[in-house]
Amino acid sequence: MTTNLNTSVKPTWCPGCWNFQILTGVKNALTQHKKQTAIVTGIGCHAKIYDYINLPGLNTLHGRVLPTCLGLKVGNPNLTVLGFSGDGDAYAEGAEHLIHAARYNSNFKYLVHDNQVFALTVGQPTPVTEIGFKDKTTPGGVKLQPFNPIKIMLAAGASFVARVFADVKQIEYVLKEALNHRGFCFIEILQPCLIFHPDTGHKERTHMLGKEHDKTSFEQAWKKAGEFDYNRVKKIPLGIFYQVNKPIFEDQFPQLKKLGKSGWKDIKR
Ligand SMILES: Cc1ncc(C[n+]2csc(CCOP(=O)(O)OP(=O)(O)O)c2C)c(N)n1
Repeated sequence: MTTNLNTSVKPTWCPGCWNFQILTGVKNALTQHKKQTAIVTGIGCHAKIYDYINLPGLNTLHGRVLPTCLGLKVGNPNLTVLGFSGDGDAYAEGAEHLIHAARYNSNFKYLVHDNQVFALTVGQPTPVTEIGFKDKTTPGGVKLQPFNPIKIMLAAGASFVARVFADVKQIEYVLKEALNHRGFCFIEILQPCLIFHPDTGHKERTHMLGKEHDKTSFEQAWKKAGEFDYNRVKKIPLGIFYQVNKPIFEDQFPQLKKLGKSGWKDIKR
């Protein structure tokens, strides 16, 4: 794999944005990863990460990260593929893909920078913004019930479901675990937006799932997923909620199984 993951592009994220921590955590995790790797991003502040990591891939359409990742895997099942979305990209424009990605269980990793707003377009609410949140488009405050992404992923059959805070060490840890998992990995990253959804106490309101948590137990994962507190009173659990081995998408198709290191490029037609 590429030895130098840095690019010469100067980041245009706001000074102090938690996205910088995500960037460093991802690079740290990839440094030891020996396989050829590609990245896919949606559209938004999160998507700028595409310019800051020296890897090939696609800065794709808004909400279309998951089908693009699947396309790359079908083209070359031996490629490591990482997808990056914002919560708008993943849960609004891309919501239908999310459910099927969990069901297909293709062997790629998906990181959602969840700042609870459409940040690049100046802070409109997304499907995970809390009731009562106000911005210029919603001066009366959000009225709609936000959904719980961890529960949705569990219900849709995802084989690896995790949530971390946008902290270098947490990102590095969870991505390393995900890279060792064979199947679709859903990683939600709590990443408060300093400008449009600031929340200085967010990090303190989290706790890591303890040793007593059995990540192979669907029931335990479901119970812990329900502890996300939109009212910001109780602590939010972080860590790997659920991880089980299931057949992956690529295994179901003999024509994909026989492909070598360069995927379809090796096949003479
Ligand atoms: C199909 C489509 N709809 C809307 C937009 C406008 N748009 C560009 S960035 C963006 C916000 C992205 O928000 P999110 O995915 O949460 O990422 P963030 O900026 O918060 O990282 C929107 C709505 C677009 N580019 N394409």
